[in-house]
Amino acid sequence: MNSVLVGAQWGDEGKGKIVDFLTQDVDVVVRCQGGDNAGHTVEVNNEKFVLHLIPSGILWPDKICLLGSGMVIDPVSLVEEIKNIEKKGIEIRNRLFISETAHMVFPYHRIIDELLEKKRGKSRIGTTRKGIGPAYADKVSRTGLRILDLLDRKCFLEKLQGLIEEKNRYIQYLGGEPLFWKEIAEAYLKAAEEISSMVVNTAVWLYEALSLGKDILFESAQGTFLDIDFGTYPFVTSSNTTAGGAITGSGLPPHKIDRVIGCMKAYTTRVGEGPFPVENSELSDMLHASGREFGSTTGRARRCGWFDGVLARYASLINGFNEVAVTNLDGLDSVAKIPVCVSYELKGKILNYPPNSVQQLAECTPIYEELPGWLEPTGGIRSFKKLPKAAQNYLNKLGMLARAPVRIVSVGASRDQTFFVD
Ligand code: 2SA
Ligand code: MG
Repeated sequence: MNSVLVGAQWGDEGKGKIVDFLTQDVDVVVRCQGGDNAGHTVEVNNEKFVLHLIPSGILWPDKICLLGSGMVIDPVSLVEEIKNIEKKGIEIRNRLFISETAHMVFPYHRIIDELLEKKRGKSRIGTTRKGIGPAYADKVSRTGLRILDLLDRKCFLEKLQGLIEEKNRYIQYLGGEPLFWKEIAEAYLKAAEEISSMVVNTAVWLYEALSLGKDILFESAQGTFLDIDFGTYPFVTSSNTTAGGAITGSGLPPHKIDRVIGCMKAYTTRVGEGPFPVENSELSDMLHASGREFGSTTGRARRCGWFDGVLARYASLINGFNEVAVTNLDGLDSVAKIPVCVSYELKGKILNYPPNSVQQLAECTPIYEELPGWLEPTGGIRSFKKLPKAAQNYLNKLGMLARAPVRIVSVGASRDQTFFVD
């Protein structure tokens, strides 16, 4: 069975934890888009792992992880991440493969990301400053360098020197300091030595794995409403975070996908700028006070709001959820009455789907239904049947809004706090 796991909201739905949980039943986990703007936190045996580029499937021995062609990868930060995981005693060599056609992120991408955000002033996007947008812009304008370029030293040096001269002019125009190409070249070539044995044609690799009957899990990074085409543009990331991104970012033929799983929090969060109809400062304060909802890449406090059924409905329509995973249910343990947004009102009209214009989205008023809370800790519960009735009802409501049954529930950060609904 080949599955795609997609974020149904604005990222940080707990996909890393769900991937980790589902990896038990698959052979291979593939990342298809994004770069180290993603941040997945997984807790195994009281040890916390924060992953940015590598799928959380790597935390299981014998499972294989692929970084697909749709990703943008900084090889230096990849090597750092590999070493950090190895330091914790996890063997990675022979278990991690990197697409030769994935594009590379360079320091100039990060600097340009930062300078463009500054220039945008009040209308900034709130990016992670990881250079993701500028790296994808280079890919699309056909001036990017791919992982395979790194493997041909002479050619790489020539291309990089020319590119950096050009980028320096742009950086200076934006008010930044020019970069020295040699230092960058050295660092990247050093990283190349570490990863060259892992670089493959991942489309061919996948084809062969499928021919052998391997089960594959495709892990999307960020979430549906950060998708470059379907998200709250321009407050989005620069890749396709929806189910289609798993295809274009890996070389998997579409008919090989057996199921799409939507991952959503029991409430909603967003980091970065952009409209957020269900945002609620009391809920934000409560969650932050209990140490929840800080970005795992940037440490930023995430904005929080009630569950948004309008978004869930639309995410399901785009991705075609066969089932959903609900995380962070325990975050609502102490809320007596839980509002759930079921539609929006915009200028007297009721909307079941979010408007594409961010100006209009900002003007939408959520229409809430209030569900009774369960007012007891759920962190120790390991089955749907043992959940308080009110929590079961709440989950069923979310499933109805997302037009797919809730099949996985997570009630805490640690690996054993996730279970299937049977
Ligand atoms: P970018 O850096 O160009 O992709 O930023 C564009 C928008 O996409 C949002 N974005 C994210 N939203 C949630 N989580 C993400 N990953 C990290 C995490 C974020 C962090 O897992 O916590 O640590 O702050 C992620 N990556 C990108 C971003 O906020 C912009 O709105
Ligand atoms: Mg995250």
